[in-house]
Amino acid sequence: MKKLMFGNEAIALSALHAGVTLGTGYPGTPSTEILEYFSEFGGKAQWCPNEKVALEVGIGVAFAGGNALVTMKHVGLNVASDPLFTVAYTGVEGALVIISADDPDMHSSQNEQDNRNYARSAGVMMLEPCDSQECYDFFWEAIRLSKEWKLPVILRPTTRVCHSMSIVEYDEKEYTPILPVKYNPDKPGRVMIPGYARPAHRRLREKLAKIKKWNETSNLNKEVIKSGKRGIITSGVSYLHVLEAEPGASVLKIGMCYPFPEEKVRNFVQKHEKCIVIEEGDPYLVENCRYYGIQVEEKPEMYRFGELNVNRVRRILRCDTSPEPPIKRGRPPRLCDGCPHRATFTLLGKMNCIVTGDIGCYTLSVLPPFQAMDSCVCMGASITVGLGLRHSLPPEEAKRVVSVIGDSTFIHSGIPGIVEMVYNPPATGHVVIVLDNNTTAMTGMQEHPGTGKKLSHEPTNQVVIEEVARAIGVENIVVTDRVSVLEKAIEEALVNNKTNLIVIRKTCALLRKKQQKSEVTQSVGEQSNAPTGCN
Ligand SMILES: Cc1ncc(C[n+]2csc(CCOP(=O)(O)OP(=O)(O)O)c2C)c(N)n1
Repeated sequence: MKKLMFGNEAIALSALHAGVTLGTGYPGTPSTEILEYFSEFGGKAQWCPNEKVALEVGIGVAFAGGNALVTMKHVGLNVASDPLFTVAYTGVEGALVIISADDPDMHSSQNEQDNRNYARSAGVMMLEPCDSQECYDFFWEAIRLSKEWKLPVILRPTTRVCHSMSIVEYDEKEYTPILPVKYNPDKPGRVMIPGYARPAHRRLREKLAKIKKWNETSNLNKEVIKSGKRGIITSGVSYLHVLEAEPGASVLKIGMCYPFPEEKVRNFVQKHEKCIVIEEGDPYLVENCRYYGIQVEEKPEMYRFGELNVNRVRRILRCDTSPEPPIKRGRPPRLCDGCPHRATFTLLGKMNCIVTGDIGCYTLSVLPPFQAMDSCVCMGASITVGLGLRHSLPPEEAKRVVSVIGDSTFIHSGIPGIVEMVYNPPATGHVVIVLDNNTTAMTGMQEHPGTGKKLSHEPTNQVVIEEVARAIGVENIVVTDRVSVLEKAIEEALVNNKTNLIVIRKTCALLRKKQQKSEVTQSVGEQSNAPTGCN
């Protein structure tokens, strides 16, 4: 079969064909569509409250002998890093493949961290696909490697790979059915008390040494020798830029970047007068070469920032460090007309509040005309950073501090902040506003536990935000869909020295539109279930 596919679509199809028992994840650009496609293709997929939970559920699947797919964006791996480091020790019974979709140039992210560094520090195998075909093939290979070594594997596509289309060839006949699983206990292997964790760490390093040896000759790394003059070492999508920028060059493309195929790289370098590493982001391949004493040239520091493209690769190859032409960007994003978040930020501006914000559509309130957000660090940080300000500012200033957080983000990592607020209340109390638009709007309107619907939009149990806050012990809770009530509630909360939670519940304007459209299409007997992926 031959089909034009997005990278994310190819990963999902490969997961289906490789017999993935369960796909878990939390939305995040550029990874979101993987689970949506997987579900559309007939796979069993579910959104989890956050990435740590998604990975831990995946670990359970793989402990049971199943095949687990766990998806997230690069910063999601920060949230999931606690189980990541230890599942490397425990290993798995079935297969565990974690997708870390990285976002160089921060098209839709708060940082451009390079998660190849996680592979090295956690001791987890990592594969880097360059196009949709490799997304399909490498996912399959990741499942195979995970099963063979009984270890987790990270697949790291980047934005361009996830969201570009290219041809994928696959053989539907090689389908692996989802196999029945059975629990095989292994207490010393899975209960990481120090006495069991010490030998587990040694076991991991022994396996990694063997995998490194295997990777020296694995066909995941491709070598094309054309001239003995200058060789180029590259990985991921940079490989495609290199092919276009210098078609006549000798190239070594690293497909498995951890464990690092040291001898393969050394041999390649020895065949050339000099070698340069072309890689996006951090100098990960360069640092590995240096560590093993392999002489290579690296890109100038200015190319560490943002994505590479054919022009930038040409510039690197001719050592051009002159200022680059500014990148043409499209219309800057802004809150939609009719967005229910607008009224809240108009009020907060009017009341001269210090607003500790969070990540979601509402982060755009930092831009004109609102300019009503004062901080945004990472998901969940609105409540806790706000508490820190309240603890340290003089009382009159402290009373101006308000934390705003979206409904999906509240469930993702806001709840521990509410616990902190109740446990260590500042002298002036605190005010948390939940902007509940009944969806994860930022990443394309995914369901979450607060919507009471599953990934497939079928109904399930609902986690009710105000009930969670009440159970934790928040003193004053107001839930409204009316701006006049919201205004009064904020005014009172700013002076009552209590712990306050105000939920403004108004459905996202785009979701309302989509729901109305789907009611119409359903009434004429059509289906409209394509992933939205807007952000
Ligand atoms: C750790 C982490 N995971 C995922 C994301 C991607 N992301 C940013 S905000 C967000 C949720 C937004 O939903 P919500 O809080 O309901 O706000 P809305 O966009 O609906 O206003 C997601 C999934 C991220 N930035 N960081």
